[in-house]
Amino acid sequence: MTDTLDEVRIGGLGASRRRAEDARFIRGRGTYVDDVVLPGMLHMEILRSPLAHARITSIDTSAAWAIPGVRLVLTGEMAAQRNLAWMPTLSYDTQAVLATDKVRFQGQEVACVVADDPYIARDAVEAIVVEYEALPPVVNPKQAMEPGAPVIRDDKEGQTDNLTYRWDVGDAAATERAFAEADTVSTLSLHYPRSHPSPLEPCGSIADFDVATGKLTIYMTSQAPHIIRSAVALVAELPEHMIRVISPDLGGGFGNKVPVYPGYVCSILCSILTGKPVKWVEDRSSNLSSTGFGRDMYLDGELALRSDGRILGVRMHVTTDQGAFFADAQPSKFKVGLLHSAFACYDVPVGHISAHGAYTNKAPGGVAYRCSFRVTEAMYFQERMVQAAADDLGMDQAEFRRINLLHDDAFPARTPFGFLVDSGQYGKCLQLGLDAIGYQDFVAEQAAARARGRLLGIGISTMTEPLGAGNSREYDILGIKMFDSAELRVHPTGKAMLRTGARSQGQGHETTWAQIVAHELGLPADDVVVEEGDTDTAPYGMGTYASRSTPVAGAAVSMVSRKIRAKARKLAAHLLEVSEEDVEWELGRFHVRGAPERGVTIQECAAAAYTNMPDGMEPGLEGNAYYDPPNLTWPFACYIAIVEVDPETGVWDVLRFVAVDDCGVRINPMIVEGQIMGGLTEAYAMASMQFQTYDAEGNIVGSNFMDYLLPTAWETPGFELHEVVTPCPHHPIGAKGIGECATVGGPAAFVNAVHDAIRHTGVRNVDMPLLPDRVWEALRTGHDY
Ligand code: MCN
Repeated sequence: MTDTLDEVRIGGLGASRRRAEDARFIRGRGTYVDDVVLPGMLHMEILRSPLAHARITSIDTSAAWAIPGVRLVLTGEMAAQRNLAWMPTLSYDTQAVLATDKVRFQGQEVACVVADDPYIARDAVEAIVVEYEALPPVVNPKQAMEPGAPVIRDDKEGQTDNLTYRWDVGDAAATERAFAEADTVSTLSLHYPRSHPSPLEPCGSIADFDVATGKLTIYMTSQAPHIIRSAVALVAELPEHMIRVISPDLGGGFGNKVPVYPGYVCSILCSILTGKPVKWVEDRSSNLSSTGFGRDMYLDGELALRSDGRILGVRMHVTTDQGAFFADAQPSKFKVGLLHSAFACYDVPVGHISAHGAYTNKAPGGVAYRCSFRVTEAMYFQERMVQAAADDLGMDQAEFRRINLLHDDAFPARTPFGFLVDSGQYGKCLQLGLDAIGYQDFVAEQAAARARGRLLGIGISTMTEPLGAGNSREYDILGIKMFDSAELRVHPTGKAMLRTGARSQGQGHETTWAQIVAHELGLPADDVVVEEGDTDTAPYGMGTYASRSTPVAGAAVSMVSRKIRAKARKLAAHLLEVSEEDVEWELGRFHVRGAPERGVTIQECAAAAYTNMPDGMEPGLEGNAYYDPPNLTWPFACYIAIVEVDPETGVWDVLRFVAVDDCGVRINPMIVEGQIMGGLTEAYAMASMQFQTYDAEGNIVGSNFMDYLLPTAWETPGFELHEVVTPCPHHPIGAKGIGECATVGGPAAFVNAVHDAIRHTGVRNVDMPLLPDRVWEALRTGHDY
């Protein structure tokens, strides 16, 4: 057994160790793609379409070529000659690298220029003359599905309308029967608006094709460098062992850096064509208008209810706006990611989801923005429907949840759509949240305040989230095996180097992985250096998204450390001159059973591995491990907001916010709290101000931070954090993911609170973001907005 006090001293499990990476980040010494300068490097700039829908009648690049310092002007036709006209999206659709026939959204890539410096490249882009024949744009998925709507993807064989996919999940007939038996049916229609992750650092790449060796090195903003390497090998038909992808420090990702974007492909092609390194770094406006949108989903939801408050069944009709290319970060079998994780924390016997998507003249949407593949929408819809149902039954919203949440003895529990939720203490989390916020006192205060004309509201959101994106033997989520990896080398002096196939974008892996090694081996965490993001050195991994790093790569770190410990035990037996069975482990040390004073440290074992191993033992103390999890991890959260709505202006303020998170064992509680606070800030952003929209002509409205609003520290409310720990039964150290929970579950708490404050008006729904004018209109008219 390990000693807790010692764990804290060496920076092991449960220590709120300061973040190792911050030493360089807060001094401005991080190395981001834009900091990388290679000899002879050229610069690339992209020409984007000003129109949302138009036929390209001609592209004249002659004036651009004539500008001194221009080395290459690339069009889609030239890309096609290299078989790179199209690139795969994350959903087996294809996206034009550079448009040739038509442009299908404002901001679409049409051509690019490579020049000696970025300013020449930008000037030259403006010198390209493209003639367009404007076509009518469609920016709403419901209009896109109307007969006679212009067909956006006429490039796709057999595509005669704008339907992207249809998908059904659940048992329609059994759900029908549940609705027939219901005392009440509660209905709600909602829109989850389009949103953009907007990381601090936009996307970029430097492709460096070495004509002498044929090796391609790509520095790029990627959350999944190994997958990118395989994709480049397959798409560009280059040998994978001759491709090195380096993802240096990332200034945030939030899902924005998972997909392949045309800019990456263009920089690779331009480097091959010029024989020089080619750098492309997009500006804020490009990032906000053409990469990585999430959400944009419409719901018509119904809950079948018994009069005592039990949910008998759920039905969800969903429409997604995919934009011009189907780039949804979807698992292969499921067209809307893990949307069917809806109601996973409730004891709901049956359910049915029918979904379809539509192409529109908007940038590709549906990319996983801090959502574990559409779980953000699932939980928002779920929690808004739950609150509406409680209201419809005239029940207290906390009591309604208490009745329907899975009870502790229900685990493992099968959800209405087939997931297996393995563990949790949902009632305890809810109660802790209610106690922390003083629920009963507030309800009394709310009534008194209302009598005085003050509009106070309280909103609850309880949710679980399938985190881990790994193969599940229980439930074949992704249709492919998904795993992650770790490689650990303990040097002769007892210092260690750990590499994983994940890629931190700010989450703190350099700190927490060292803590897992410290926990397993007793090495001080400061003696463990962690590296990620270089495919030439790190073992093959699937990357960091869907909060999968702790559930999968973190587990691999544990496993490889245990392998090292097993070898160290043999070395200890040799050094102590006893049999292996007579050797006992304590944190950082082996001793002889029954003689604790006779021992050797893990560092002494490391030295022996290189200098004094037993005859026949392979030298060295290193190894690797691949972890293929048997299930997802299922963290749980209860978020409760108290707000006050100003009846004169519709402005709402958050008076208090309580968060109770159960992510199993916390490796680093401080980092976990940072993840929760960051996630709640994004949740508040979505509830209050952040959304991306287009006008009727298909012009994007939020392509800069004047129009696309994010909350600053000034607007962001304070969060009161609490924890419950239910260890994950299948993870070696009992940890579950946490990175997305607060973004996923947070929005409904804010929105439910505002609805609670204005419920006397009869308004059922105001869509996010709850801008003051929307709330004010709803208050004034009593209509949904
Ligand atoms: N952790 C822990 N104990 C746990 C669970 C996690 O100490 N029980 C720690 C981890 O070791 C890690 C951090 O918390 O340092 C987040 O872990 P995890 O939940 O495994 O999530 P990932 O590392 O896989 O990160 C992905 C997740 C996602 S999907 C998005 S999007 C996101 C997020 O994390 N993007 C982020 N958080 C972000 N935080 C920052 N700063 N920047 C981003 O781009």
